[in-house]
Amino acid sequence: MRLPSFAFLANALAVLPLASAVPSSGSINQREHVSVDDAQELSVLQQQALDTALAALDSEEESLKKRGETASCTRQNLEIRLEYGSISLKDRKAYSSAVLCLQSKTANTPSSHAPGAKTRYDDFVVTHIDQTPFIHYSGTFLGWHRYFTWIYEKALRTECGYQGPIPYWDWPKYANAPQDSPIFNGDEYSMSGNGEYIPHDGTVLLPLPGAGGDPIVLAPGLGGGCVKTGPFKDMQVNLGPVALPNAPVGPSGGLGYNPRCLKRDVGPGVAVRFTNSSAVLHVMKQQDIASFQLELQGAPGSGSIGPHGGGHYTINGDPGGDLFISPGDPAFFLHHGQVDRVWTMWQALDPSNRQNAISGTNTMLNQPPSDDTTLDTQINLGHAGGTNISMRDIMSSTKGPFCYVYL
Ligand SMILES: *[C@@H]1O[C@H](CO)[C@@H](O)[C@H](O)[C@H]1NC(C)=O
Ligand SMILES: *[C@@H]1O[C@H](CO)[C@@H](O)[C@H](O)[C@H]1NC(C)=O
Ligand SMILES: [Cu+2]
Repeated sequence: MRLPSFAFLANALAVLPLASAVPSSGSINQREHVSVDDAQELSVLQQQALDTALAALDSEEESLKKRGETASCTRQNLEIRLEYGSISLKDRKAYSSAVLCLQSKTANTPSSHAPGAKTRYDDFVVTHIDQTPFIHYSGTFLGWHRYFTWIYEKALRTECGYQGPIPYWDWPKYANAPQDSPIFNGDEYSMSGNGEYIPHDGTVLLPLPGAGGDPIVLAPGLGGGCVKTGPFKDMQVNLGPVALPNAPVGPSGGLGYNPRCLKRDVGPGVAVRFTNSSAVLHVMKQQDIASFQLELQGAPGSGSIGPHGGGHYTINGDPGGDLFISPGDPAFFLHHGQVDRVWTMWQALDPSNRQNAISGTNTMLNQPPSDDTTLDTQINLGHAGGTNISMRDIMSSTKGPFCYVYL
Protein backbone atom coordinates (compact mmCIF):
# COMPACT_ATOMS: atom_id res chain seq x y z
CA MET A 1 0.00 0.00 0.00
CA ARG A 2 1.74 3.13 -1.16
CA LEU A 3 0.25 6.20 0.45
CA PRO A 4 -3.30 5.00 -0.15
CA SER A 5 -4.55 8.05 1.60
CA PHE A 6 -3.33 10.35 -1.13
CA ALA A 7 -5.30 8.62 -3.84
CA PHE A 8 -8.50 9.02 -1.97
CA LEU A 9 -7.49 12.35 -0.54
CA ALA A 10 -7.35 13.63 -4.07
CA ASN A 11 -10.93 12.80 -4.99
CA ALA A 12 -12.28 14.15 -1.81
CA LEU A 13 -10.23 17.32 -1.98
CA ALA A 14 -12.07 18.22 -5.14
CA VAL A 15 -15.34 18.40 -3.22
CA LEU A 16 -13.94 20.17 -0.18
CA PRO A 17 -15.38 23.68 -0.14
CA LEU A 18 -12.62 26.24 -0.33
CA ALA A 19 -12.42 29.09 2.10
CA SER A 20 -15.54 31.15 2.12
CA ALA A 21 -14.79 34.83 1.94
CA VAL A 22 -17.02 35.84 4.82
CA PRO A 23 -15.13 38.41 6.85
CA SER A 24 -15.56 38.20 10.59
CA SER A 25 -16.38 41.26 12.58
CA GLY A 26 -13.90 42.58 15.10
CA SER A 27 -11.21 40.81 13.18
CA ILE A 28 -7.54 41.10 13.82
CA ASN A 29 -7.01 42.57 10.37
CA GLN A 30 -8.71 45.73 11.44
CA ARG A 31 -5.92 46.46 13.84
CA GLU A 32 -2.82 48.22 12.72
CA HIS A 33 0.49 46.53 13.24
CA VAL A 34 3.77 48.27 12.78
CA SER A 35 5.34 45.03 11.72
CA VAL A 36 9.00 45.10 10.87
CA ASP A 37 8.76 41.60 9.47
CA ASP A 38 6.57 38.52 9.62
CA ALA A 39 8.37 37.05 12.62
CA GLN A 40 7.64 40.16 14.62
CA GLU A 41 4.06 40.36 13.42
CA LEU A 42 3.57 36.73 14.41
CA SER A 43 4.94 37.33 17.87
CA VAL A 44 2.68 40.38 18.30
CA LEU A 45 -0.33 38.25 17.32
CA GLN A 46 0.67 35.50 19.72
CA GLN A 47 1.01 37.95 22.58
CA GLN A 48 -2.32 39.49 21.69
CA ALA A 49 -3.92 36.04 21.68
CA LEU A 50 -2.56 35.23 25.12
CA ASP A 51 -3.65 38.59 26.56
CA THR A 52 -7.12 38.15 25.12
CA ALA A 53 -7.41 34.59 26.43
CA LEU A 54 -6.41 35.66 29.95
CA ALA A 55 -8.79 38.62 29.90
CA ALA A 56 -11.61 36.31 28.76
CA LEU A 57 -10.81 33.92 31.59
CA ASP A 58 -11.01 36.75 34.12
CA SER A 59 -14.28 38.10 32.81
CA GLU A 60 -15.79 34.60 32.75
CA GLU A 61 -14.79 34.15 36.40
CA GLU A 62 -16.24 37.55 37.23
CA SER A 63 -19.57 36.95 35.53
CA LEU A 64 -19.95 33.51 37.15
CA LYS A 65 -19.21 35.07 40.51
CA LYS A 66 -22.05 37.54 39.99
CA ARG A 67 -24.40 34.60 39.48
CA GLY A 68 -23.07 33.00 42.63
CA GLU A 69 -21.15 30.33 40.74
CA THR A 70 -17.50 29.38 40.79
CA ALA A 71 -15.41 29.11 37.66
CA SER A 72 -13.61 25.80 37.30
CA CYS A 73 -10.76 27.23 35.24
CA THR A 74 -9.17 30.40 36.60
CA ARG A 75 -5.71 31.93 36.66
CA GLN A 76 -5.13 30.02 39.90
CA ASN A 77 -5.28 26.56 38.31
CA LEU A 78 -4.46 27.53 34.74
CA GLU A 79 -1.61 25.55 33.22
CA ILE A 80 0.83 27.27 30.90
CA ARG A 81 2.27 25.02 28.23
CA LEU A 82 5.81 26.06 27.37
CA GLU A 83 8.15 25.73 24.44
CA TYR A 84 10.55 22.80 24.76
CA GLY A 85 13.73 24.87 24.65
CA SER A 86 12.45 27.26 27.30
CA ILE A 87 11.90 24.67 30.02
CA SER A 88 14.76 23.68 32.32
CA LEU A 89 17.10 20.80 31.50
CA LYS A 90 15.68 19.00 34.51
CA ASP A 91 12.12 19.39 33.20
CA ARG A 92 13.10 18.21 29.72
CA LYS A 93 14.63 15.12 31.24
CA ALA A 94 11.55 14.58 33.42
CA TYR A 95 9.39 14.74 30.31
CA SER A 96 11.36 12.24 28.22
CA SER A 97 11.70 9.96 31.26
CA ALA A 98 7.93 9.93 31.67
CA VAL A 99 7.55 8.97 28.00
CA LEU A 100 10.05 6.13 28.51
CA CYS A 101 8.00 5.07 31.53
CA LEU A 102 4.85 4.89 29.41
CA GLN A 103 6.83 2.76 26.94
CA SER A 104 7.76 0.38 29.77
CA LYS A 105 4.19 -0.25 30.91
CA THR A 106 1.89 -2.90 29.53
CA ALA A 107 -0.67 -2.00 26.87
CA ASN A 108 -4.38 -1.76 27.62
CA THR A 109 -5.26 -2.66 24.03
CA PRO A 110 -6.29 -6.34 23.81
CA SER A 111 -3.87 -8.31 21.64
CA SER A 112 -6.91 -9.68 19.82
CA HIS A 113 -7.36 -6.19 18.43
CA ALA A 114 -3.72 -5.20 17.92
CA PRO A 115 -1.16 -7.95 18.52
CA GLY A 116 1.58 -5.35 18.01
CA ALA A 117 0.44 -3.18 20.91
CA LYS A 118 2.94 -4.07 23.62
CA THR A 119 3.18 -0.92 25.70
CA ARG A 120 0.94 1.75 27.17
CA TYR A 121 2.55 4.11 24.68
CA ASP A 122 1.45 1.81 21.84
CA ASP A 123 -2.19 2.29 22.93
CA PHE A 124 -1.94 5.83 21.58
CA VAL A 125 -0.50 4.64 18.28
CA VAL A 126 -3.24 2.00 17.83
CA THR A 127 -5.98 4.55 18.48
CA HIS A 128 -4.44 6.85 15.90
CA ILE A 129 -4.17 4.02 13.34
CA ASP A 130 -7.79 2.98 13.94
CA GLN A 131 -9.15 6.49 13.61
CA THR A 132 -6.93 8.04 10.95
CA PRO A 133 -9.69 7.92 8.30
CA PHE A 134 -11.97 10.01 10.54
CA ILE A 135 -9.66 12.46 12.28
CA HIS A 136 -7.62 13.95 9.44
CA TYR A 137 -9.01 16.35 6.83
CA SER A 138 -12.24 16.09 8.79
CA GLY A 139 -14.26 18.31 11.08
CA THR A 140 -12.86 16.58 14.15
CA PHE A 141 -9.18 17.05 13.20
CA LEU A 142 -8.28 19.89 15.55
CA GLY A 143 -10.51 18.87 18.46
CA TRP A 144 -9.54 15.20 18.32
CA HIS A 145 -5.82 15.95 18.36
CA ARG A 146 -6.32 18.43 21.20
CA TYR A 147 -8.00 15.75 23.30
CA PHE A 148 -5.42 13.16 22.22
CA THR A 149 -2.45 15.26 23.41
CA TRP A 150 -4.29 16.11 26.63
CA ILE A 151 -5.09 12.49 27.46
CA TYR A 152 -1.45 11.67 26.68
CA GLU A 153 -0.36 14.38 29.13
CA LYS A 154 -2.75 12.94 31.69
CA ALA A 155 -1.30 9.44 31.21
CA LEU A 156 2.24 10.79 31.67
CA ARG A 157 1.11 12.35 34.93
CA THR A 158 -1.16 9.80 36.50
CA GLU A 159 0.69 6.71 35.32
CA CYS A 160 4.27 7.97 35.20
CA GLY A 161 4.53 10.75 37.77
CA TYR A 162 5.21 13.58 35.34
CA GLN A 163 4.30 16.90 36.92
CA GLY A 164 4.51 19.61 34.30
CA PRO A 165 2.42 20.49 31.30
CA ILE A 166 3.50 18.90 28.02
CA PRO A 167 5.94 21.09 26.09
CA TYR A 168 5.53 22.11 22.44
CA TRP A 169 7.77 22.62 19.41
CA ASP A 170 7.70 26.20 18.15
CA TRP A 171 8.52 25.38 14.51
CA PRO A 172 9.79 28.75 13.22
CA LYS A 173 12.21 29.08 16.11
CA TYR A 174 14.29 26.15 14.86
CA ALA A 175 13.35 26.04 11.18
CA ASN A 176 16.86 26.91 9.97
CA ALA A 177 18.46 23.98 11.77
CA PRO A 178 15.94 21.73 13.54
CA GLN A 179 18.60 19.03 13.91
CA ASP A 180 20.49 21.36 16.28
CA SER A 181 17.41 22.37 18.29
CA PRO A 182 16.98 21.41 21.94
CA ILE A 183 14.34 18.94 20.72
CA PHE A 184 16.47 17.04 18.20
CA ASN A 185 20.11 17.75 19.10
CA GLY A 186 20.54 14.28 20.56
CA ASP A 187 21.78 15.24 24.01
CA GLU A 188 20.33 13.60 27.10
CA TYR A 189 17.86 16.49 27.51
CA SER A 190 16.52 16.28 23.97
CA MET A 191 13.80 14.06 22.50
CA SER A 192 16.73 12.16 20.91
CA GLY A 193 18.71 13.11 17.86
CA ASN A 194 18.35 12.69 14.16
CA GLY A 195 18.57 9.32 12.45
CA GLU A 196 22.05 8.28 11.36
CA TYR A 197 22.92 9.78 8.03
CA ILE A 198 22.14 7.57 5.05
CA PRO A 199 22.47 9.09 1.55
CA HIS A 200 18.94 9.20 0.14
CA ASP A 201 16.49 11.14 -2.00
CA GLY A 202 13.79 13.30 -0.54
CA THR A 203 10.21 12.12 -0.06
CA VAL A 204 7.90 12.66 -3.03
CA LEU A 205 4.29 13.38 -2.14
CA LEU A 206 2.04 12.29 -4.97
CA PRO A 207 0.01 14.92 -6.79
CA LEU A 208 -3.60 15.32 -5.90
CA PRO A 209 -5.28 14.71 -9.27
CA GLY A 210 -8.64 16.09 -8.17
CA ALA A 211 -6.98 19.34 -7.34
CA GLY A 212 -4.30 19.30 -10.02
CA GLY A 213 -0.81 20.45 -9.31
CA ASP A 214 2.57 18.75 -9.41
CA PRO A 215 4.01 16.17 -7.03
CA ILE A 216 5.56 17.84 -4.00
CA VAL A 217 9.21 16.92 -3.87
CA LEU A 218 10.63 17.37 -0.40
CA ALA A 219 14.30 18.01 0.18
CA PRO A 220 15.99 15.06 1.92
CA GLY A 221 16.83 15.59 5.58
CA LEU A 222 20.20 15.04 7.21
CA GLY A 223 19.39 11.61 8.66
CA GLY A 224 17.32 8.74 7.30
CA GLY A 225 18.63 5.91 9.49
CA CYS A 226 18.15 4.72 13.05
CA VAL A 227 18.21 7.17 15.96
CA LYS A 228 21.33 6.38 18.01
CA THR A 229 21.52 9.24 20.50
CA GLY A 230 19.50 10.63 23.40
CA PRO A 231 16.78 9.13 25.61
CA PHE A 232 15.07 7.15 22.80
CA LYS A 233 18.20 5.63 21.24
CA ASP A 234 17.09 2.13 22.22
CA MET A 235 13.41 2.69 21.59
CA GLN A 236 11.61 -0.08 19.77
CA VAL A 237 8.87 0.81 17.30
CA ASN A 238 6.28 -1.98 17.46
CA LEU A 239 3.42 -1.04 15.14
CA GLY A 240 3.10 -0.35 11.41
CA PRO A 241 4.04 0.64 8.83
CA VAL A 242 0.64 1.41 7.36
CA ALA A 243 1.35 4.02 4.69
CA LEU A 244 5.07 4.62 4.46
CA PRO A 245 6.37 5.33 0.94
CA ASN A 246 8.52 2.44 -0.32
CA ALA A 247 7.92 0.23 2.71
CA PRO A 248 5.59 -2.78 2.88
CA VAL A 249 2.62 -2.66 5.23
CA GLY A 250 3.39 -4.39 8.52
CA PRO A 251 1.61 -7.54 9.73
CA SER A 252 -2.15 -7.36 10.40
CA GLY A 253 -2.46 -4.18 8.36
CA GLY A 254 0.00 -2.42 10.64
CA LEU A 255 -1.60 -3.53 13.92
CA GLY A 256 0.73 -6.53 14.19
CA TYR A 257 4.06 -6.83 16.00
CA ASN A 258 6.86 -5.50 13.83
CA PRO A 259 9.79 -4.52 16.09
CA ARG A 260 12.33 -2.14 14.55
CA CYS A 261 14.38 0.94 15.34
CA LEU A 262 13.11 4.52 15.43
CA LYS A 263 14.16 6.34 12.24
CA ARG A 264 14.19 10.07 11.56
CA ASP A 265 15.17 12.35 8.75
CA VAL A 266 15.33 15.76 10.38
CA GLY A 267 16.74 18.64 8.38
CA PRO A 268 16.20 22.27 7.40
CA GLY A 269 14.82 21.72 3.88
CA VAL A 270 11.21 20.94 4.78
CA ALA A 271 11.30 23.03 7.96
CA VAL A 272 12.38 26.25 6.24
CA ARG A 273 10.00 25.76 3.36
CA PHE A 274 6.81 25.05 5.30
CA THR A 275 7.25 26.06 8.95
CA ASN A 276 8.95 29.47 8.84
CA SER A 277 7.34 32.48 10.57
CA SER A 278 5.68 33.70 7.38
CA ALA A 279 4.06 30.29 6.89
CA VAL A 280 2.66 30.28 10.44
CA LEU A 281 1.61 33.93 10.21
CA HIS A 282 -0.25 33.15 7.01
CA VAL A 283 -2.25 30.48 8.83
CA MET A 284 -2.92 32.75 11.80
CA LYS A 285 -4.30 35.44 9.51
CA GLN A 286 -7.05 33.29 8.02
CA GLN A 287 -10.50 34.58 8.85
CA ASP A 288 -12.66 31.48 8.97
CA ILE A 289 -12.21 27.92 10.16
CA ALA A 290 -12.39 26.37 6.69
CA SER A 291 -9.51 28.43 5.36
CA PHE A 292 -7.60 28.17 8.64
CA GLN A 293 -7.65 24.36 8.48
CA LEU A 294 -6.89 24.37 4.79
CA GLU A 295 -3.84 26.62 5.09
CA LEU A 296 -2.62 24.76 8.18
CA GLN A 297 -2.58 21.54 6.15
CA GLY A 298 -1.76 23.09 2.78
CA ALA A 299 -4.34 23.95 0.15
CA PRO A 300 -4.66 21.13 -2.40
CA GLY A 301 -2.85 21.79 -5.64
CA SER A 302 -1.02 24.76 -4.15
CA GLY A 303 2.21 22.82 -3.74
CA SER A 304 2.03 23.39 0.01
CA ILE A 305 1.64 20.89 2.82
CA GLY A 306 1.25 23.73 5.33
CA PRO A 307 2.98 23.95 8.70
CA HIS A 308 1.11 20.85 9.92
CA GLY A 309 2.56 18.74 7.10
CA GLY A 310 5.83 20.64 7.41
CA GLY A 311 6.32 19.60 11.03
CA HIS A 312 5.46 15.97 10.29
CA TYR A 313 7.88 15.78 7.37
CA THR A 314 10.58 17.60 9.29
CA ILE A 315 10.59 14.53 11.56
CA ASN A 316 9.82 12.08 8.73
CA GLY A 317 11.38 8.59 8.85
CA ASP A 318 9.62 5.65 10.44
CA PRO A 319 7.11 6.01 12.06
CA GLY A 320 7.21 9.82 11.71
CA GLY A 321 6.59 9.87 7.94
CA ASP A 322 3.53 7.61 8.10
CA LEU A 323 0.20 9.40 8.54
CA PHE A 324 -1.29 6.46 10.47
CA ILE A 325 1.52 5.65 12.88
CA SER A 326 3.17 9.08 13.24
CA PRO A 327 2.44 9.21 17.03
CA GLY A 328 4.91 6.33 17.30
CA ASP A 329 7.67 8.96 17.29
CA PRO A 330 7.57 10.77 20.65
CA ALA A 331 8.27 14.08 18.85
CA PHE A 332 4.71 13.81 17.45
CA PHE A 333 3.24 15.19 20.66
CA LEU A 334 5.48 18.27 20.63
CA HIS A 335 4.44 18.88 17.05
CA HIS A 336 0.74 18.50 17.79
CA GLY A 337 1.16 20.68 20.86
CA GLN A 338 2.19 23.43 18.46
CA VAL A 339 -0.72 22.65 16.10
CA ASP A 340 -3.04 23.02 19.10
CA ARG A 341 -1.23 26.21 20.13
CA VAL A 342 -1.78 27.81 16.74
CA TRP A 343 -5.47 26.84 16.85
CA THR A 344 -5.87 28.02 20.46
CA MET A 345 -4.29 31.37 19.65
CA TRP A 346 -6.26 31.77 16.44
CA GLN A 347 -9.47 31.13 18.40
CA ALA A 348 -8.53 33.61 21.11
CA LEU A 349 -8.05 36.42 18.57
CA ASP A 350 -11.76 36.44 17.72
CA PRO A 351 -13.63 34.17 20.14
CA SER A 352 -17.16 35.15 19.21
CA ASN A 353 -16.63 33.94 15.66
CA ARG A 354 -14.04 31.23 16.17
CA GLN A 355 -14.54 29.54 19.54
CA ASN A 356 -17.14 27.09 18.32
CA ALA A 357 -16.34 27.13 14.61
CA ILE A 358 -16.11 23.70 12.97
CA SER A 359 -15.61 22.88 9.31
CA GLY A 360 -15.74 19.46 7.70
CA THR A 361 -17.45 16.10 7.96
CA ASN A 362 -16.79 12.98 10.01
CA THR A 363 -14.63 11.31 7.35
CA MET A 364 -11.31 12.17 5.75
CA LEU A 365 -12.08 14.60 2.96
CA ASN A 366 -15.65 13.34 3.20
CA GLN A 367 -14.67 9.91 1.81
CA PRO A 368 -16.95 8.06 2.12
CA PRO A 369 -19.51 10.87 2.37
CA SER A 370 -20.57 11.48 5.97
CA ASP A 371 -22.41 13.96 8.16
CA ASP A 372 -21.01 17.37 8.94
CA THR A 373 -19.15 17.45 12.22
CA THR A 374 -21.13 19.47 14.77
CA LEU A 375 -20.75 20.46 18.40
CA ASP A 376 -22.75 17.32 19.24
CA THR A 377 -20.38 14.97 17.40
CA GLN A 378 -18.79 12.53 19.82
CA ILE A 379 -15.17 11.50 19.69
CA ASN A 380 -13.25 8.96 21.74
CA LEU A 381 -9.69 7.68 22.08
CA GLY A 382 -10.28 3.95 22.36
CA HIS A 383 -7.81 2.23 24.67
CA ALA A 384 -5.56 5.28 24.91
CA GLY A 385 -7.90 6.61 27.59
CA GLY A 386 -10.51 9.28 28.19
CA THR A 387 -14.22 8.97 27.62
CA ASN A 388 -16.62 9.67 24.81
CA ILE A 389 -16.70 13.42 24.63
CA SER A 390 -18.59 15.82 22.42
CA MET A 391 -16.86 18.38 20.22
CA ARG A 392 -18.70 21.02 22.27
CA ASP A 393 -16.63 20.12 25.32
CA ILE A 394 -13.25 20.32 23.58
CA MET A 395 -13.58 23.53 21.61
CA SER A 396 -11.89 25.70 24.23
CA SER A 397 -8.59 25.01 25.98
CA THR A 398 -9.98 26.66 29.12
CA LYS A 399 -13.37 24.94 29.27
CA GLY A 400 -14.71 21.42 29.65
CA PRO A 401 -11.92 19.16 30.88
CA PHE A 402 -9.18 21.62 29.91
CA CYS A 403 -7.56 24.49 31.71
CA TYR A 404 -4.43 25.53 29.87
CA VAL A 405 -3.04 28.13 27.53
CA TYR A 406 0.19 28.38 25.56
CA LEU A 407 2.93 30.93 26.07
C1 LIG B 1 8.45 30.46 4.11
O1 LIG B 1 7.21 29.76 4.01
C2 LIG B 1 6.41 30.13 2.90
C3 LIG B 1 5.12 29.35 3.04
O2 LIG B 1 5.37 27.97 3.12
C4 LIG B 1 7.15 29.84 1.63
O3 LIG B 1 6.37 30.24 0.52
C5 LIG B 1 8.49 30.56 1.62
O4 LIG B 1 9.22 30.22 0.47
C6 LIG B 1 9.27 30.17 2.87
N1 LIG B 1 10.52 30.90 2.94
C7 LIG B 1 11.66 30.32 2.65
C8 LIG B 1 12.87 31.18 2.83
O5 LIG B 1 11.76 29.16 2.29
C1 LIG C 1 -18.95 6.70 21.85
O1 LIG C 1 -18.76 7.36 20.61
C2 LIG C 1 -18.78 6.51 19.49
C3 LIG C 1 -18.47 7.37 18.29
O2 LIG C 1 -17.22 7.94 18.41
C4 LIG C 1 -20.12 5.81 19.37
O3 LIG C 1 -20.07 4.92 18.30
C5 LIG C 1 -20.41 5.06 20.66
O4 LIG C 1 -21.69 4.54 20.61
C6 LIG C 1 -20.29 5.99 21.86
N1 LIG C 1 -20.43 5.23 23.09
C7 LIG C 1 -21.17 5.64 24.10
C8 LIG C 1 -21.17 4.76 25.31
O5 LIG C 1 -21.80 6.68 24.07
CU1 LIG D 1 -3.11 12.65 13.50
